[in-house]
Parts: sequence; C-alpha cells; structure tokens
Amino acid sequence: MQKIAEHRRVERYDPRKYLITHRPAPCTHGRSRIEDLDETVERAVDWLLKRQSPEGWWWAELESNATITAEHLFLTHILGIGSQELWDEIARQLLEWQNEDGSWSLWYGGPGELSTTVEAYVALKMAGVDPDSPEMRRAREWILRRGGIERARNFTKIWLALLGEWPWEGLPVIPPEVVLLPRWFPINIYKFASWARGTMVPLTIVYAYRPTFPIPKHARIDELFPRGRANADLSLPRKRSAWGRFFTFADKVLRVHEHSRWKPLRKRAIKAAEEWIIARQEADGCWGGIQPAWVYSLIALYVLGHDPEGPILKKGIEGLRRYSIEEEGKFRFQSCISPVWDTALAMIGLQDAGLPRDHPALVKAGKWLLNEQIFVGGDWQVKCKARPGGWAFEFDNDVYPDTDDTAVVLMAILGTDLPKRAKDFALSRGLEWLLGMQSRNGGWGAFDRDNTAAFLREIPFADFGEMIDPPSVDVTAHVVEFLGKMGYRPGFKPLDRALSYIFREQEPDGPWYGRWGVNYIYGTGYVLPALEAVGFPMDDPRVRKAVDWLLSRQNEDGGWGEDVMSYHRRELRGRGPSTASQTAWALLALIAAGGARSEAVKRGIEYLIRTQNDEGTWNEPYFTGTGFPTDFMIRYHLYRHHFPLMALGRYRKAVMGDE
Ligand code: R03
Repeated sequence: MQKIAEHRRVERYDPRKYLITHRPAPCTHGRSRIEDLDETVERAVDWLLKRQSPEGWWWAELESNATITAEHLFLTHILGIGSQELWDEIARQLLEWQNEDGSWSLWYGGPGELSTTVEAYVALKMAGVDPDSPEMRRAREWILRRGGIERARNFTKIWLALLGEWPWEGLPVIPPEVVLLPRWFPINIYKFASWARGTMVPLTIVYAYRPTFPIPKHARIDELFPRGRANADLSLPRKRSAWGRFFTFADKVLRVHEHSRWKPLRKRAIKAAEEWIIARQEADGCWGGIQPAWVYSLIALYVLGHDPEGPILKKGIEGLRRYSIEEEGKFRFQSCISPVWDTALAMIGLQDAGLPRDHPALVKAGKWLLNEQIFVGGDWQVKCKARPGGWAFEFDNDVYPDTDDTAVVLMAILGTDLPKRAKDFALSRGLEWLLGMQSRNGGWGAFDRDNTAAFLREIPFADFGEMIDPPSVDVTAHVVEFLGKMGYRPGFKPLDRALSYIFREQEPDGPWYGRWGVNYIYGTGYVLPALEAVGFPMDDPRVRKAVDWLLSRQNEDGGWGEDVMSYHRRELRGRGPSTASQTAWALLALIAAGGARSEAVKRGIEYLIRTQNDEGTWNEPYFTGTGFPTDFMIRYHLYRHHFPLMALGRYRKAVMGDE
C-alpha cells in the first residue's frame, strides 16, 4: 500500500460556522400552484447560495441518535478530558431527545430501542442527573421491562465493560491475532467492510487488555440488572445457522486461548494492530471519518500507553471538535460528516435549477471538490488495482474514498465550467477508479470491491449494523448515471454488466431496495434517472412497472413518504407520511421516465411548492438516510433541500422543453 494520509490542511476559521443545522420555520406564504414554481425555485436557490462556505463547500448536520452523544461522554470519562459543563450540555441534549415513555429511539417517530436507552441512561447518571427524577425513573422502568442490560447489543456492552459495569467475559472474543491472518486466508480483516475493519482492529487491542475506567459509585447501574449483577446472563445470543454454530464453537476455543498464559503471537499481533491504526489516522485526527473507528482507536492507543499530549492522541482528540455541535446550551456529536456529499448534491440541485455552468458559486464549489480528489492509496487497494482518483464523504478521509461520493462528485463537476485541464484530469482519474472498483456481479459496493463474504454476518460479534459492503443498487445507479453523462451507452461492457445487476435486483412488483436511503423510493428514485442517462428505452416494461409502483404509492397530499420500518415490513414499502426528500426522489424517477406532464407529477410538484417554508427551504423531521437498515438511521439536514431543488428544477426544464 502506498503511504497514506500524509498531507496537512490548515484551518483558517472554524468551519462549523457554516454547518447547517435544523431550524424549523413556519410556512405561511400561501404559494401552492404550479404558477408559483419559479418563485419557489428562486427562493430555494437563494437559501442555498447564502449558506455556502467561503471555501466553496456546503455542509449540513448528519443527525443520528443518542448513542453517539452518550458515547462521547463515556469517551471523555475514559480519556479524562471531560468537564461538568460539557456533561451538562450532553445531559440537556439527551433529555430533549427522550420519548414520553422514558425510552430513546433510533429515528424520529421510531420505537424505543433498548441499547440506545441504556446508553443514554448511563450517560445521564454519570452527568449527575438525579436518578429519582421522573425522566430517569421512566427510563429505568422501560429498560427493565425489556430485560435490562443483558439484552443490549455488543457495542453497548463494550462501553459498559470499559466503565467497569459489565464483565468482559460477557462479550464475544475477538483476538488481535486476526490482524496477522494473511489476505488469502478465508477470514482476514480485509474480508470485513471498511467500517467493520476500522472499528474491530482497535477493539482487538481493547479486548486483549480488558481495561476498566470505573465510574463513581453514585453512577453505577446495578438497578439495570433484572436478576441482580451476580446473576447476570452472560451467554452470547444464539446464531442457529451452520456458520453461526461454527463461530459459537470457535468463540469457546478462543476463550480457552484467552485464559491461557501461552499466547505466542500476542505481542506481535498487538504491535501489528497498533501500526495498522497509526498508519490510518487522517489529517484532521479522525479514523475513517466515522465515530466508532475513531473512538476505539483513541482508546486502544491510550490503553497501549500513548500520551494524550503526544502527537497522535492530541490530534485525534482535538479533531473531535469538528464533529461536535454545541447549540443553545446543548451538545451533540455526529457519527460522521458529509461535506463532500452535501456539496456535490447542492451543486447538482443548483444546476438543475438553471444556474449557469460558470456561476461563481458552482465554480468555487467545483474547485474545492477538485482539491478533495484523493490520489493516495487506501484499503480499497487490497481488492482493486486501479490508480487512486476517488472522493470520500468527509473533509479528511483519504484511506476510504467511496464510489457513491465519487460518482456524484463527478456529475457535479461535469456540469460546472472549470479549468479544462484540471477538469479533464479529475474526470478521467475518477472514471478510471470507478471502473476499477466494479464488483464481479456488475454492481458497486461503497468502499470496497467484492466485499461479499456473507458468512461473516454470523460471527457472535455481529449483532449491529453490517459486517460487509456488497454492491447495492443505489450506489450502482449513481455510477451508471455518471457513465451515461460521460456519453457511455449500452454496449459498453461495464455498463451492460451494471444494468444486468440492476435488473436482477428489481423487486417483482417494480421498485428497487434502498441500501443507503429510505427505502424503495430511494432505490427507485436513483435507478430511473440512471437508466434515462444511459439512453435506456423508458418504455421498457421493467421501467413501466417501476413507474406504476411509484404511482401506486403517491399520498393524498400529492407527496411521497416511506417509513423506516419498510425495511422489515413489506406492506410498508413506499408508504408513510410525505416528506420533502422522498417526494423529490419519486418525482426525479417519474420525470426521468418521461412523466413530467402527468397529473401525478404536477401534484407532487405542488406538494413541494406548498410545503416550502418561509425561509425558502423545507421542514423534514423524518430520517430518510440509512447508515444500516433500521440499526442506524441518518437525518441528513440538507436532504430536505437539495432533492426538492433538483425535482423542481428538472420539472421546470422538462415542461419548458416540451413547449
Ligand atoms: C449516502 C451516501 C454516501 N455513503 C456514505 C454514507 C456514510 C454513512 C455514515 C457512516 O457512519 C457509520 C456509523 C457507524 N456506527 N456504527 C458503525 C458505523 C459505521 C459507519 C459500525 C457498525 C458495525 C461495525 C462497525 C461500525 Br462492525 C454508529 C456511501
């Protein structure tokens, strides 16, 4: 692998000044008819232009759930870097998020979730919230009704073990020796998804040392063990598949090894894991741009004796500020940040709205994106021989560029006037990288090629999120759309393979699953524009079936919506209260399919016109982004804006073009 993450970026001002967070505004303008389209678009464009940073990017909050903020409190306790002021701000934020019934949810309107509620409760207790307060009492009773700590997920138990509140014995073993397994071996770290790898390598170090950072007596949580601490059920959840039983057996063997004093490879393994981690720290101090990899890397290095004031940990700790949001006396932490994604989507929205290709805002954003292209190696090279040339989601994440961001950024650049040589170079290297990243089945995964070892989902550790990064239709559709915009048409082999993959994945009744957005409206909303872009015949029966499916899901109010629970319940596919972003995805698909003049599209457009708020943007409390289906949902604070802008803009172009 080439040397990674060696450049430094200088910060001239606090970038968080331009972070867009949620401020719901009323909607009293009374515009609702198609004649109000131009004004709606103009106001949405102005809203966006006002929020561009001086450097050219757009960046909005990536909201997730209470665990990420509670874990920030745990982290500051472990590293000894907390303060009562910070903890008070965290407590205020957590209490604001609490449900009536005492629980915490993973997404707006979602059911209470046990692990989230346990973590929030422990954080509040550590912050000094009175355990006899009604909030704490309700939370405690809710947790006990669900079976208490014992039923929480492994990640929650790891935090509790670090705090001295759960025995390390009550967790599956992951030995650091896995880091030494060669790449040809059926199990090795590169078989796991990038995020799982980045999270589990530091965790192997933590597991090996089993450190505890005890919390004060007043914060201990004996009350969350339904049968008392001494009688806690430490058994691992049963996985009944053949692989599941195999791994359960392997866990027993590994336990014997853990307890034996003879661990011939341990020292070497720990050293290898340490070096692996250090080589992957990014310019802004983060790891992989994601909270789990970051916090466990900090803890692992701290446990190994690294000095918090030393170069690695200091940068790692200071970098946390960039992911922090402090607002109105409350503190919350972001699991990940999305400036590259937000910038590219905002640019596409502005282009659709008719901004000229040489508009200063687009040029500035485009130049910023050109500078973000990654020309150093990363983990993806283990499976892909292409030269680097992709983009990541975050400001700094050189080791983990992803194909989704790369495809969307390339489309944004394609629609912008930029210095010719720089632009051609960026496009050709981006294209080369994307083509190299295509998986064997014709689709694209997000961060790796052919990351499809499904049996890894059966390890005892795997009770949250995803262990692998197989191709998904939504990402593949973005790449296909970009290929189309570059002029590729069916007959180009990589494109043909991608189209076969997409059609193989179509549901019998028409829609496509949404891996990184909720849900079938997201998948379908990306596929149809992609098919149009490559010149696919939109009267093909498979396209018509998708169109009919979308039409069958339009709400009375003209919009579209889809509940997060659609990931579990087939009858909820495409059903739920209308939202701005999901309405826009449906409209983008219908317009791409040639339906701009239809009554359904007109009603959808009127829904967006009517619901634009007085600020010129949209309110959207719902979570329409997906980190991991139902385990980890995301509210991208710009989805409510740039997708409606695209839909309104493309509608206007389509209808004007017709006349
Ligand atoms: C939408 C398009 C662009 N897209 C990038 C999307 C990034 C989504 C956020 C990723 O943030 C993460 C948060 C996570 N948590 N926990 C894990 C995790 C990973 C990414 C996690 C889960 C299981 C394991 C390891 C880590 Br094992 C909170 C392509």
